[in-house]
Amino acid sequence: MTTTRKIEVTTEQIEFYNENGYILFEKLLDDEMLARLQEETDRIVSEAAGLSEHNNQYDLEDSHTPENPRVRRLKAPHQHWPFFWELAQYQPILDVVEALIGPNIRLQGDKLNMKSAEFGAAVEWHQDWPFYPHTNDDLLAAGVLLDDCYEENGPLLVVPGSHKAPIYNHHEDGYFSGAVDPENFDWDMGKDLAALEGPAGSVSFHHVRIMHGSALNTSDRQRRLLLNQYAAADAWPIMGLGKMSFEDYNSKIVRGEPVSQPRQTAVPPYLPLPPAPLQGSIYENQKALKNKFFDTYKKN
Ligand SMILES: O=C(O)CCC(=O)C(=O)O
Repeated sequence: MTTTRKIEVTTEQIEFYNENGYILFEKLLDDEMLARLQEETDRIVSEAAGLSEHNNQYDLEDSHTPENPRVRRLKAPHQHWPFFWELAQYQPILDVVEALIGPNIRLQGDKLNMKSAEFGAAVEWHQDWPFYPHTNDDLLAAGVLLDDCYEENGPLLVVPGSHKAPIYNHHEDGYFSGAVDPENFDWDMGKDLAALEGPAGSVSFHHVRIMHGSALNTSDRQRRLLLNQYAAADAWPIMGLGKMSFEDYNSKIVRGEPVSQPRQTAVPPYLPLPPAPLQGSIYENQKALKNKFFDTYKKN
């Protein structure tokens, strides 16, 4: 890692995050790192040509064809492409994460959502917590903007303060749907929103319980967002380690030390079970939702 830049996070910034559940740091990535991220992403996306279906690296738009490739997401990029593991350990991002969730930090997961110009898919309202409940909620997602991102190209939208609200129902017809029926909201989604906008290289941080989503991108500019999910090392995943060994699990520590005992706090339980009928990504999971907010969304 080349940068030794240390980010000093102020008390006001920490209080803003604790109060609102999100914060954005403009241009947190240095120019060299941003250029490498953009080049590596372009290279990886170009390799999706010829694919006819989703696999463990690529999630494809419904309109994808092998001749006209349309990638919706790179799945768990740090597992497949070393650059993303390097970026997950980028010190300026970890300086902010440490200020928000403490010194011992594990990469819980990652994904790169493409939201291409003209057709990039919406993500319906959800909280991340029901996807990966832990013994405490010191988890957040760092969202790295690969492109300038403003109202027209589908910024991540959040409901400020909703990380303090209950966990909403993310099931439909008895199965996990990974989304909330807009009928159930307590907020005016025309007004009570913040858009995480900024120039390329900016990084947002959102709490694992904040309500968030994003609209279809109908503009002529793409909006690519790398989401690195970080957990306090003492937050233990309720759903277990999956296929990971304990050693693999601890190898995801990106700063500080692994912790041998979990910390349990009074967090609301939620299980993403029985699993969504369509698996593979949040886009597939959310197809079960009948009442989709972003089908008719227009910014006021
Ligand atoms: O890409 C987006 O705008 C939203 C992403 C998101 O919330 C997710 O993938 O969980």
